[in-house]
Amino acid sequence: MYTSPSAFPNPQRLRLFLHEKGIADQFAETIYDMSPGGDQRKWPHLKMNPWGETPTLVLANGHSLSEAAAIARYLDQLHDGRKIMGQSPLEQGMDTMWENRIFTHILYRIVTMFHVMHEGLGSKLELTENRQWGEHCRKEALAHAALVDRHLSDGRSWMLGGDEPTFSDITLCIAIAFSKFPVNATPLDERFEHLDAIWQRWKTRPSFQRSYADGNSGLAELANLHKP
Ligand SMILES: N[C@@H](CCC(=O)N[C@@H](CS)C(=O)NCC(=O)O)C(=O)O
Repeated sequence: MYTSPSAFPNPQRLRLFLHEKGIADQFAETIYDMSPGGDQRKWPHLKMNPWGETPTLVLANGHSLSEAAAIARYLDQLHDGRKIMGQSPLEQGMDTMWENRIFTHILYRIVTMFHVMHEGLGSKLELTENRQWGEHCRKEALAHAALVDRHLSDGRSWMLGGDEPTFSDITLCIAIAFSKFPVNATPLDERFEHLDAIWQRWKTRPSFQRSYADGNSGLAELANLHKP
C-alpha cells in the first residue's frame, strides 16, 4: 500500500477505514513524503497508478487499485467483520449517497481551494492560481457543511443514525480535519455544532488515534493526541 503522511486527506480516509475495520496491520505500507518531485509521480508508482496519486493498493496477484473509496469498497467486501460501508442494501446506498455528497461538495471543494490559493504541492498541481475560484469553493464547502450539520441535528451520533461510524463519517472526519489545516483558513469548528460533536466523538476512538499516530497531521489540536 502506497500512502502519504496523515495531513493528506485521501490516504488518510483509507487509513481511518483500515483501523476502523481492524485490518491495518495486514498491509506493508510505503509512505511517500509527497514532495513536488516525489515518488508518487515517478515511473515505478505511475505504472501502478497512472494518476500519480495516493493511495494505491497493489495486490499479491499484481492488480493495483487506487481511489480511496474504491479500495475501501474492495476491502470491506473481502474481509469479515463489521461492514463499514453499510450492511443492508439500503444502508450501503445511504452511506454512498452521503459519502459522495461530503466528498464532492465539502472535502473536494476544500482541496480545490487549497490548490488554487496555495502553492503547496508544486508545479504539477498548482498550475492555476485563482482566488475567485477558491472563494467560490470556500462558500460551497460552507453551504454543504451547513446541510450536513442540519442532517445531524436530530440527535444522531453518526451519519446513518447507527451506533458506529460508516464510510461517510470517515470522509466527514477527514474533511473536517483538512478544513482545519491552517492555510485553508476555513475550519469546520464548533460554529457547526453537530459537525463538531462528530469530530469530538472521532477523537476519542482508537481508530482515529492510531490513524494520526505519525504526528504529521499539521493540526495543533492533534499534537497531544493520546496514542493507544
Ligand atoms: N480521487 C482520489 C484522489 C487522490 C489524491 O488526490 N491524492 C493526493 C493526496 S490527498 C495526492 O496524491 N496528491 C499528490 C500528487 O498528485 O502528486 C482518491 O479519492 O483517492
